[in-house]
Amino acid sequence: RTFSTGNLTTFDEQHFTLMNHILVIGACGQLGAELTVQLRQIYGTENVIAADKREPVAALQDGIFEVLDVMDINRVKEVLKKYQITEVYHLVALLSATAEASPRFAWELNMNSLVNLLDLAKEGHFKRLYWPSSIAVFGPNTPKVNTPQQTFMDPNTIYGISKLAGERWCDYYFEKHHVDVRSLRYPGLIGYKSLPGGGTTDYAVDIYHKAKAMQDFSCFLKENTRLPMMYMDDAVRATIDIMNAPAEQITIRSSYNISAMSFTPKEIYEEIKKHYPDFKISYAPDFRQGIAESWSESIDDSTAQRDWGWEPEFDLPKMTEVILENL
Ligand code: AKB
Repeated sequence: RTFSTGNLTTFDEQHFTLMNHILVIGACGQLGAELTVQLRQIYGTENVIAADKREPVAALQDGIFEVLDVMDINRVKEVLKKYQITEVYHLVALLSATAEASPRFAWELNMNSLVNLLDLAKEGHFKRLYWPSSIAVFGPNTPKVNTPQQTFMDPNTIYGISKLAGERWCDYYFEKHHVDVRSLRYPGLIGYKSLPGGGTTDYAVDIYHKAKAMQDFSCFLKENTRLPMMYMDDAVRATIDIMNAPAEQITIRSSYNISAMSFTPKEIYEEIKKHYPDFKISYAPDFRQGIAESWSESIDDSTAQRDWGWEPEFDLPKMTEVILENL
């Protein structure tokens, strides 16, 4: 599908100039695909441009799509200009498990892409930036239960180190250059419409696919490893809500803790078993066990609740019911 402001009527041109024009970079990813679909529903398909290095996934084929490598800053500039972009959601990153296999590449991708976009926002190429952080910013010496917003952080994965450094860059660009950047520390995100790749929390997505396919599930984490998790609909809503919150309500410019539920592999398995009594699980922990053990078990998100009214809608039973019904 092509797009050109030149074809619009005078009224539409005026409308076009007033509207938010959104660019989602990393739109084919687990969060990107669902976020883009939701943004298109809210702002109109023509106002939300999806971009990714790969060809569009099925859910994105209805709207404008640009093949874009976020590391190619000139091409990013070109796309920002072409569509008069006002808001960017920058979702590209190598996740925790994959990043451990290529630390240098992960660092370069995760950091340089963010700093480039912060610079472009500073130079006025667009007005507001969303960038995701993660519970991976926490480390072995961070308080594990109800981890506070402000706390000791000593991440020991490359992904976590890049997210913590990214948070500091965001805060710095807000303080020094008034860049309107907003961010959330996502827990593990679980959905059924799109597939994750390379994360430590991804077992909680795979397990539903196996249950639905009537196959046994081998879990790469131990049965009692508790991690914070969130259903994708809640994550998408939180993301759009923080981007729409009045600037004066955003008191955290590094990244907000947000929380919905926490569970272990055994607990999600027991929940699925209520629907599929014959479902079987076994445990074969690998290097991801160490990553999971370095993270928090549960998160205190009272600052997000206070500042912009964050509240989750899905707990483990409700999420399980919806996923198993729709998968
Ligand atoms: C991962 O497991 O790497 C991600 C995350 C928690 O950021 N899902």
